[in-house]
Amino acid sequence: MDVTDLLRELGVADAVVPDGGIAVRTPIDGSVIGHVALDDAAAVDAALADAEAAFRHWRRVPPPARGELVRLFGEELRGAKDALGRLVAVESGKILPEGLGEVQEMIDICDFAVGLSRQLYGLTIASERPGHRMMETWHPLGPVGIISAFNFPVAVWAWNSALALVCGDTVVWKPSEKTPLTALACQALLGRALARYDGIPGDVAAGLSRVVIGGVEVGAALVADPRARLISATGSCAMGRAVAPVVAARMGRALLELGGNNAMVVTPSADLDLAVRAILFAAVGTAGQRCTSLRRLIVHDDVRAALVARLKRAYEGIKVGSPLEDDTLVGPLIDERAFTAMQAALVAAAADGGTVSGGARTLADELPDAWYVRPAIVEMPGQTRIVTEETFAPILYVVPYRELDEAIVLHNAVDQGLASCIFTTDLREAETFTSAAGSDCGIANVNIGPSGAEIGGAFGGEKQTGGGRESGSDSWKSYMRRATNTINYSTELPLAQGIEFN
Ligand code: UN1
Repeated sequence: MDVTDLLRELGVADAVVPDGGIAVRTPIDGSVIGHVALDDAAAVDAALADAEAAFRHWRRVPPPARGELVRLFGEELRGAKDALGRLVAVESGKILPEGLGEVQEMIDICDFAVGLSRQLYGLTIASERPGHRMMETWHPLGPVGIISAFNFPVAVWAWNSALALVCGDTVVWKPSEKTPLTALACQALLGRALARYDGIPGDVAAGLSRVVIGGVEVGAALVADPRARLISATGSCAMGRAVAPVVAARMGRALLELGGNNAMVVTPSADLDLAVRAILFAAVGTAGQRCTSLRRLIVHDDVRAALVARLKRAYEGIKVGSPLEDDTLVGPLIDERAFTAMQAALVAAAADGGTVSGGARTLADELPDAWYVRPAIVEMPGQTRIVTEETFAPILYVVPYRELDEAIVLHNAVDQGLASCIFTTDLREAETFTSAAGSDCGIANVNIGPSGAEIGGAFGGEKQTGGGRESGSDSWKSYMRRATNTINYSTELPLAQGIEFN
């Protein structure tokens, strides 16, 4: 597949080397679309040194002036939306509308961050002492290490870096080694914004954002380095379990966005038309490869047969194929490993008494090096072990329930706690699900699927999902350090707690 024009338009044609480094494949047909030079631990060291030097300058630039850079970056993204969205589709395999949506998510977070650059508010706190004022100030933290996954190759970086930059931090990014071209394109677009930004000297500009391309070795070097004051890592729970102790041992800060095993509860009062549409987008969209993908459908016995019948009909009509073709809803899995994991999960589910519909490989003759599958629905007798495991593929397990309490127990009985939802028109059920005794996830929706969150809310989840929050709301606080300031403007020195010390 020839992506030369796209790369040229995005300003990264030079980043593609004739040979060596890593071979970048498109999951669309499995072909190599380019080679990219590989970085090593020494490159991480150099990137962090630059990022730290730039930080010393950047932290003193007023936040609204930092916001101006992000505003310019948002403009670049608007201009490059089509090209970058297409490259996302080519490199990650997600369908073009979703690739474009991902770039829109970048634009949205830039807009959010620009506004935020004038709203990094601290509290003023009532002091117990006369003639004293107490307040909080938020200061830049330092270089931020960002590790991102193939499935959202550009948006997750943008959530982190747009906020980090207005917060006065610098960033060093290790993208998935499966999607280096989109990362280099983002870096080039930021470079265009920097070229139009006159707020800082050139050497500072060069250290604001760096990309390091590589695998585990590169990620490990970044995670272990105390100069990376915050490690924001998106990936599997296993990755998080490797990253968290290393960051903790050096008393760094970690923001983890790990796996999800996201469910929808469908109650007897649910609007099934809405539910079917929401299930389709959440379960088969992005070929089931979002961390927010719908994996478990917990359905009341009264509506289960009707809902499953409608879903099976809808699944039959889904076009699986090239993500660049009109009408395709399901593109390829990222690679053969993903396919093998999916097939193993289906075998395990069948062994647990599940009835599998769909799930087979397709287009194998035309595209022997690509991994297209029909999405699967698996009707389970209950929530067996395999249902509680996250398989990064379009498998939807259907689990029955009778009482809402039971549904909530099933819902929460998984290790992850990312996204969740209930379909109901009953106020009591909706409120129960979103209450303290309801869903234990970081995202709990009513009559909306679990995936496709807006950037304005805090994004992330509990338990093995890692506890981090990125993107909107007050997630910016993870990227700053808080100072409590008590100012004495009196002529006395009263001590707190009424202590006399004469
Ligand atoms: C991810 O899959 O890592 O809510 C992120 C969503 C998207 C982000 C997903 N906005 O599905």
